[in-house]
Amino acid sequence: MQTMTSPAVQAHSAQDFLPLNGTDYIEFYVGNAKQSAYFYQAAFGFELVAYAGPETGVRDRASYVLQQNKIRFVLTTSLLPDSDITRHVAQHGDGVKVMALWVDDARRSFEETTKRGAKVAFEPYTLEDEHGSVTLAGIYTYGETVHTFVERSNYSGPFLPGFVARTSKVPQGTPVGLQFVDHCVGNVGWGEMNQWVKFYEVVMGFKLLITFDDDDISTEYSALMSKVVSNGNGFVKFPINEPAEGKKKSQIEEYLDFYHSPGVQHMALITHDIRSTVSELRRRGVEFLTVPSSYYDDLLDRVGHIDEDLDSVRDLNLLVDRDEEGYLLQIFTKPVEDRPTVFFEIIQRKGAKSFGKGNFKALFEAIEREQGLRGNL
Ligand code: TYF
Ligand code: FE
Repeated sequence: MQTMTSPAVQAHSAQDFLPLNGTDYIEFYVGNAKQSAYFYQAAFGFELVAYAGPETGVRDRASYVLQQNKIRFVLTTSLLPDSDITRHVAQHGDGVKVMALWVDDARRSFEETTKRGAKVAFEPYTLEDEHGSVTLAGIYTYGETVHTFVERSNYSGPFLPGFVARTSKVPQGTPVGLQFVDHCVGNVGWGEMNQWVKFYEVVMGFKLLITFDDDDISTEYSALMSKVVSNGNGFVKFPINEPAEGKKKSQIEEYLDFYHSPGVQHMALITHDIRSTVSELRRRGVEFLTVPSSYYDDLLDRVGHIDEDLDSVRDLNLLVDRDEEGYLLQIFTKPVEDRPTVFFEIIQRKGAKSFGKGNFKALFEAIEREQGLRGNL
């Protein structure tokens, strides 16, 4: 669904065995989907567009589909004392179960990836209703996380067959301007990063984009290593983190201690106007990590000219970084769960294709301050 990369890489190349159109949806398994849906509407400016549950003939779960521009979140809860969803929530807390990928041919995506070694989550099947048909298939990635392939070229309904269109009266105010998913980051276990990079290369045909070793990103305490993989057209990017040895507990280890397995750590959401988006998110009570004001003392020396005035960037506590192609502005929420697991990044790219390496030290020190407050350092 992303439309930002240059024309040179937009066409599906002939040898790409897994052409992806972008992120179709992200599904969270949660303890109370009705209340989570309220949070993402009221705080993050999403709109309720579809629903499935007892009222629509689904007996075991309830799912709320929220949308903001090209970002689609599905919040699913179990109605049963014991089910895959119930067990997922008990184990991990609220978390990301599915990163769904929009494809033109779900059966072929399934065949091409499973023949290269993907572990089957579910076999391809087709759903139909009065709006047309959708074909779905699923493979596992790290932990219990699934990539669902979604083929929806013959479908005009609000989400998937089985879902009904639904709106709500949750006050949304002005939209906050979140546009599309830039990247989704996974945390994996000690020494497991390279095998998951291999998985994306071999099984899904992704390419290694960037490597950050522990020298790049170790602070006084925690440390991590990270590699970013991208699909052929650059619409889908997955950084993979693993903990590294530091003076104290790595932030990645803290995540693993509370998620109890590898899983999705953060999703980066694009805005075209980060100052208005973050002002509005702050007004609605979304909590962000903060860096000390000294971060701004030498910011312009480090990144050069930026279009935004420094005072507004400082007031909103935005982070800025530059690469060869331009600059980016980014900010990170605190975890959106009681467990220190999943959080969001809000990012505006002004040419830069990178991930904010120049901010890692300040960012990770901010994370460590929170880790310390939680007693997990
Ligand atoms: O996605 C990235 O690479 C950046 C930086 O635990 C980052 O957002 C990397 C690791 C991490 C938090 C942020
Ligand atoms: Fe990120």
